Amino acid sequence: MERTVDAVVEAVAEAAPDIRGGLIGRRSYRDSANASGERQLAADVYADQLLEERLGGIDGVGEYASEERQEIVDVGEGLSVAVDPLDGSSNLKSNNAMGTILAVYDDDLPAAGETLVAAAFVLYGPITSMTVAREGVVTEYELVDGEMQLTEDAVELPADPVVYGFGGRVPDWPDDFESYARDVERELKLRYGGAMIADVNQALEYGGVFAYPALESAPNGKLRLQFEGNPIGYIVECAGGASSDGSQSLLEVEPTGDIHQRVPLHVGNESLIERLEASLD
Ligand code: P6P
Repeated sequence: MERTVDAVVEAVAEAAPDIRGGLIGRRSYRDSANASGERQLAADVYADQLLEERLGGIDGVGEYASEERQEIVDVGEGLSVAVDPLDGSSNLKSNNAMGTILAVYDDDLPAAGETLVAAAFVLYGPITSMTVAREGVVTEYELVDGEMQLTEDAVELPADPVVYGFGGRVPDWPDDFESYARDVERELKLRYGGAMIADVNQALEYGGVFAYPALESAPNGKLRLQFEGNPIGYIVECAGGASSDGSQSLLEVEPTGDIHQRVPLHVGNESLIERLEASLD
């Protein structure tokens, strides 16, 4: 299994320069929508096809699933990989940060977060970086031509939180979340850029909280359990933080059978997540 996880992580690192390089000329929306009904950029489809090629061919990978496609793809026997090929792709038109999210499950999809054996994200910022969580440890790399160059070998959330970022529209927040948000706003600095990976990385770097909560209009929130909630929850918990769907760790959320199941997502310093859960009725 270790060798397969190594191969999957390295394949995503090697794909990163191709994904980043392929953004130019792919900033237009296609006529299609993804399985969550969101408009697709040409870059979304390109990144998804590239990752399926690279990951689906790895010995020891049995399933491939992506936020950009309806169905799970059977690619052999072994671990299951679930990806958000281009998280925050709507930032492409405004030339802001985006990411690629990877989840590696030791179970058939859709799988519980507790079956994760690794999770990672690539952040296409001023520098292309990669953050990998395995066996309880979070490691950060700079990617140079797809090569993983170690920059931090034990990423830990700073004890004193500094930043927050909350998604959704304020009028659409339930009253209990809004009350929590008003308290946090008085204590921390706003960092919200529209790509979860970039916003979560602010909290990982400086300490704080990111949430895309349940909304009045969308009680399960916007983000997807398999491709976003589980891997990001796993990474933040491995970095000494906490995650929650509002009442439990994201890793304990039962999959419903829908690979595109949405979940309210809150991650960050344990104290801030405890306060959140205490605030929600
Ligand atoms: P909104 C990007 O589309 C995404 O899936 C996450 O990366 C991000 O946190 C969220 O949706 C942004 O949503 O409603 O603020 O545009």
